[in-house]
Amino acid sequence: MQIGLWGRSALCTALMLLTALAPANADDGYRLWLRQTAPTSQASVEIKGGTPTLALAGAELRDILSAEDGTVLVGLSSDPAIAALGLPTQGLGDEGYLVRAMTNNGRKTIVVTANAPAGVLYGAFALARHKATGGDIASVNLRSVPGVKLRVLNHWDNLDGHVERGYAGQSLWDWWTLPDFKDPRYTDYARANASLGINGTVLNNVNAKADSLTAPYIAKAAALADVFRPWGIKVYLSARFSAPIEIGGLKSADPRDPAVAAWWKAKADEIYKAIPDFGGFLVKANSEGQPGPRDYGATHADGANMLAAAVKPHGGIVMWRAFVYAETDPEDRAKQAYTEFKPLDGQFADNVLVQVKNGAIDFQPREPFHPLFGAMPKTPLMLELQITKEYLGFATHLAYLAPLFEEVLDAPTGQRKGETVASVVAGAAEGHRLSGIAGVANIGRDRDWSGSTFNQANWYAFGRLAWDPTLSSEAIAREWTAQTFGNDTRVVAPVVAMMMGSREAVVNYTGPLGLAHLMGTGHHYGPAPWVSELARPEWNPVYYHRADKAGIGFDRTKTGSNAVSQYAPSVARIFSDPRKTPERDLLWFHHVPWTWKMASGDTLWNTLVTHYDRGVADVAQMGRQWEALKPFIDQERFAKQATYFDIQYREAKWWRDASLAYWMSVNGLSLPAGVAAPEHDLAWYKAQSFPYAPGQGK
Ligand code: GCV
Repeated sequence: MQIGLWGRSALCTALMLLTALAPANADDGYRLWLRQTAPTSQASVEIKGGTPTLALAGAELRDILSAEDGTVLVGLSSDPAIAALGLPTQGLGDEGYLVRAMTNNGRKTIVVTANAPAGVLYGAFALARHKATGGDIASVNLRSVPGVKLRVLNHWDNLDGHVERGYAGQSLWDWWTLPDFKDPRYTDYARANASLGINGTVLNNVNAKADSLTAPYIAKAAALADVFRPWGIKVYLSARFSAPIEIGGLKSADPRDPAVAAWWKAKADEIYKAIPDFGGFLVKANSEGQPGPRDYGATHADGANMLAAAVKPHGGIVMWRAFVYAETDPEDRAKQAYTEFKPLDGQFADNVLVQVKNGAIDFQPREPFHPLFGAMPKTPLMLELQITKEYLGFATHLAYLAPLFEEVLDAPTGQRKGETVASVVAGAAEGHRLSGIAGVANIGRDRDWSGSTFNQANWYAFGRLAWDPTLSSEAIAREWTAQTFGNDTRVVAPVVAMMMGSREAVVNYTGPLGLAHLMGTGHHYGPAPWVSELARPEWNPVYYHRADKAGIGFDRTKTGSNAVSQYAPSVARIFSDPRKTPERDLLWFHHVPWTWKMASGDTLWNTLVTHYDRGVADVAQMGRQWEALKPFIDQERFAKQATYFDIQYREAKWWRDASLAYWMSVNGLSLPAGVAAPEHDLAWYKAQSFPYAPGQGK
């Protein structure tokens, strides 16, 4: 379209007017938690050493410290100028850091140091966080070493840009314009991750296409690796197990076939030529239709070890997922990963980690910890968490996930004295060289990266917990809030309170008391506890809740599937007894009558109803708390979140109403006096369909 001279100046005037009228504090959320404004007078930052990573660390510090903060000395502990200071840098390893204010030659100096460049960068970000959360610079003294070695995002991003279970737009990776165009967002992504200590990223979906292992896609991955490298981030790829057939022209992908092993070795050599610090492969095998070693009668260990041998000469690793449930296996789905993997303990090569989801089913709003933790002491187990909210309200619901992550990390396995899931994952409990935590990313091309401001907190919390699994979810919420909305207690206290209760609210309105997997088919959006007609039993919500006229819940004790026997005896004893099982997990482990007396003395049915109501009420309360924050939050982020609370309230009510309508159709009970009836009849809820819901698998 041509715009004439007059038209252009009118357009300019209109634009200027619009800009003048826009709220001065509009904020699109792009800056995430990294929002510090440059000081008016910059500190003098001396960088000792010339690596790109040290330069980045120095630049971060210039952006946040002012002249009054003194001189800043940035560099490796081995640099003579820093070594001369005699700082306690022993034990920092490759990634730990030390940040300390001191007087050096009579000058106020802040030293940011580590044994390797990435550690210095983490130290710089730690100092930025310290400042943004109100820490004193003059007396700063920070020292931290990561508790877990591999802190990795898993992108379920397809090569066509669709993100499986993604609710923040298309994939960040524009595979089409790579490797030529390196979108500046790739750098911003790497910086955000580095600020948390995330040191790896798996670029493509675990439901992988072999194409990502072809030469053009290796070149594209290499371009991303070049952008990420100075930020301390390694690139990994999901490998499709049948790639030797699909792109290699072989007849088989049998891991015991020397031709197959040779193909993978050559492929690994090719990748390492393009990406010398390539991290390795992530594999989903023999799960949900993916190919794998079981197709040839070989074990998961055979498959993992064959790939491990291919990357080993280059220092690479294999992350082999334990998320398996066979299409032909009638065993309780919650038992299948343990049944398959536990006997393989001790058979994996030393550069393999077995990646285990936090619970035995699939990232539900609440699941008891996965029984494999603590049960495979000879194998490093990598914890897989889901940051994207497939089952907790997609992009729109506020569900701060750190309490969920913390719940699993803190769970005692009962296998060895004092052992928790966190200590197993950190490798400390079992003395492993490798350790890792993976998070299924919630990042896309949305301007605010994660679909909502509060979803950014889940990315943040994942990174912080991966670095230090002992951090409390509340402390993380506090530091995130201070950095994201400003360090004003009138904001921080209520926002933290909202965040801390938000996940439990989702549990309450979607699946209280241990109920799980009650969502709609395929898209996983909204309630559908009635679904019973799908081909495989474990695809159906009725398989999980087992509600009948007499009661509800999945009997996983000796009288049922005996999944409890997969836990250590001390834990199994608790889960076997409905009176000892925490009420939050009751229906996960037990089928109990609707009239079952809860600890409160009230019946299970009444208690269930109370939980649904509490969930909806909590969402209403969060909405009110947010309204009260209006004077303190910029208009753009405030308005978007306010709308999202409206959506969440409507959907929480929908979950509650649809669930209650269905339970009543099964148990024939009525609602306790004074409780509101569902808005519609069950038929109405069953008739809803959502063909274009985002994030579906393809
Ligand atoms: C990537 C669930 C999800 C799938 C996902 C799978 C997995 O089943 O719904 O989209 O596939 O988990 O973790 O492999």
